[in-house]
Amino acid sequence: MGFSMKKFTLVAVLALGASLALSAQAHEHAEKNDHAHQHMAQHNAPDMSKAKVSDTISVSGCWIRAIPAPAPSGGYFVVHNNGDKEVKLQAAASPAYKMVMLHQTTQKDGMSKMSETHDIAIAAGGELEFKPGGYHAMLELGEKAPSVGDKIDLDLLFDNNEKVSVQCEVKPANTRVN
Ligand SMILES: [Cu+2]
Repeated sequence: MGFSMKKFTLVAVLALGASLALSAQAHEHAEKNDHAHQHMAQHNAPDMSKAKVSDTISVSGCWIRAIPAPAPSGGYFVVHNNGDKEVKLQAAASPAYKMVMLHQTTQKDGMSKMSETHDIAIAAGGELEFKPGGYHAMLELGEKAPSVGDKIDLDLLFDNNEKVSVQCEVKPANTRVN
């Protein structure tokens, strides 16, 4: 094997390593993708047109992980309930994605698994963080692959028929949180 061939092989191995690392991150959600497609017919986007914009619930720090399409991306944020009653997050929607689901990642026997969830309670006067490894919005069937720095609108619907709209910043796939 000549020098240039060795060099080529090394580059190929490095490139493979990098793509494996990326697909390992995407894996958790990619696996869910087929499942999501099968369920699409039953998963109609929530009708938020009659919901009123909340003045007691706010959402901060929203970001979306830039996973290459067509793999779904995770959306993360903190919900603050400044009202005097518990509220439950029921649904989410975004004009940039055909389907948005609420998911919870749980650990069992060292395995990470995601399941769809509804009615996520936020106590009166409390807050709840949606973060990698926990609750998140699963953004699926994007109109286009998100680019780092893009701002994406996300609407959240609560059980008191109030809604909150936020803008989420697209961050690199390798973004870590503390
Ligand atoms: Cu998910």
